[in-house]
Amino acid sequence: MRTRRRNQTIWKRWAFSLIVLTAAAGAAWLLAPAFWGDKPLAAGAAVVEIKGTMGGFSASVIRAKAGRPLTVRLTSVDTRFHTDGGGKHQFAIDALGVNVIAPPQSTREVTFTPPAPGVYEYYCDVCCGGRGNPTMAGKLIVEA
Ligand SMILES: [Cu+2]
Repeated sequence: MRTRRRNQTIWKRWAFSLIVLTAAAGAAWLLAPAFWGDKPLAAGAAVVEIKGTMGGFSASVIRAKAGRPLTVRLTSVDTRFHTDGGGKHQFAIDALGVNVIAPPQSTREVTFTPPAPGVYEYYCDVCCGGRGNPTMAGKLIVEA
């Protein structure tokens, strides 16, 4: 009888440890990207997803608020076998010093804060005719 009770106690401790460990692992899994993601999101940043393909950007207009951080997540859908640009795409805004290049079939992000209302041109210059290609360009419209 005594042994059985002792076994039950050990089993309960074991189950409790397992639950605690599972909870800790779950919390770590949820929090990890904030600590060692390539770039944690700026607090309150608006996020825009944009895809680059040989057909152009998935969005030709992006809207943002002046003074509010904006994260642009650029995904290149193309493979590295593209002879023109090697499957990379770029998102650049000269006036704001923004420049990010997504490798083939990958996503890269950049966070910046548009300082003032206005219309800023973004473009990709690593593929498909470069800046001369009207489909690899768009407008960032920044509102007050
Ligand atoms: Cu491109």
